[in-house]
Amino acid sequence: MLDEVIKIVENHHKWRRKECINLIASESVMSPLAEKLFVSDFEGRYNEHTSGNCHYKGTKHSYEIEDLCNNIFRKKFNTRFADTRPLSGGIANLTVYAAFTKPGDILVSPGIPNGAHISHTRWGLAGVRGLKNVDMFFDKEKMNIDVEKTIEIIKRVNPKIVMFGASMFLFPHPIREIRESIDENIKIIYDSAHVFGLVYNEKFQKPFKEGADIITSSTHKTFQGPQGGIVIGNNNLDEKDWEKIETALFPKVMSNTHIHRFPALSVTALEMNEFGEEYSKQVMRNAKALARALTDQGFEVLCPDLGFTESHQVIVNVKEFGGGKIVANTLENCNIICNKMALPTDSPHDALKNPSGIRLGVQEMTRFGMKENEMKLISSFFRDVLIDEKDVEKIKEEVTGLRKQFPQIKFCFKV
Ligand code: DSN
Repeated sequence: MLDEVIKIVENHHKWRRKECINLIASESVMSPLAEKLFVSDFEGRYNEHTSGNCHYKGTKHSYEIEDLCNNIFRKKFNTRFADTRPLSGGIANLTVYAAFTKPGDILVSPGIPNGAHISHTRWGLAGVRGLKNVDMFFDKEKMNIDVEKTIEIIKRVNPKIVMFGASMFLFPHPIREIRESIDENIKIIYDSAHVFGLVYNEKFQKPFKEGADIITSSTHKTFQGPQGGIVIGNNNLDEKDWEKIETALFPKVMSNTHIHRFPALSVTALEMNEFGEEYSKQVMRNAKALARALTDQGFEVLCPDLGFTESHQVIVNVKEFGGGKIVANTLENCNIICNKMALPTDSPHDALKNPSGIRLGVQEMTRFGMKENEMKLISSFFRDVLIDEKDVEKIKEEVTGLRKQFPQIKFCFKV
């Protein structure tokens, strides 16, 4: 059995880290230094606390690293309020729900058919809090929120929270336009999980300047740190509101702090401070390049008239090739990893069973140094396998060959 455990890890690592072109938009890899510091004695320790009020001894260095980590984000977002304790983006969202709502309250969010995250809905953590979600009005052509109609919805249902951000996220959401027209007591939360690496580098959009009260996020997608979450408050947030978040986080939503994440998260943030400008620009260039190249190869990439995308994501309608489920399977057989994606135009049945789309994210391959030229090569693999139906084993060999030319993780400190 022991051999099996070790073998499974080795097999997975070799396949996903060295042989596959990973285009899952919600994943990435840490830098070697972050990965090295991820495993330490911090891993097995406890540090439950409310502010500096600790419940355990032996925690002096745990506090040091947690403070240091929070301070990097406070400085970057020019705010007094940042807490890196949430264990995931979903837990960060639950914390905000616990702080500002009670069961039965209403939350307005983009809606599952339009790419919202499950935690923004009654089927996920919003439902665990007993919230009712009402969908924003979505413009399917522009793949974005319709401002006027969404303002009407918000005025009609009078929510406690308006939630921006999504899992299918091509273009900046209209925070400013909606903030200006709704009751100032409604909290605006921006779930930046997918685009956090871009937002951190002041790309894509600036949620606080545009009127968000709180940013929630995961820390392992375009922001390429350890798996985890974060909640950040706008500097002009009321101290009392921040206290509500802190007490919601502990003791309500979490007990122990997973201290071992903080060194790796700090390193990732410091690397972003150093290399993030170049990294995020290349991510956005690569996404556009992949979208353009796939279009040139004959695929229906969404939003050509809008430049396809402003984020790391590219959405392709693959209904004519059997739908997202079949296409993602076929691509996986060639070592290209991506996921199926329901499109706003799908019927509820198709959305559930076999959605029309696939979602591609370029952040991880950008991390390994791929640029516009490699995006063209990737698009030619898509053509080979899906349009020309060439031999899968041969394409897989070519995919692996390309992947092996990019073994080094970039945009990071040397170990
Ligand atoms: N469900 C994840 C995604 O892939 O978008 C986000 O948590």
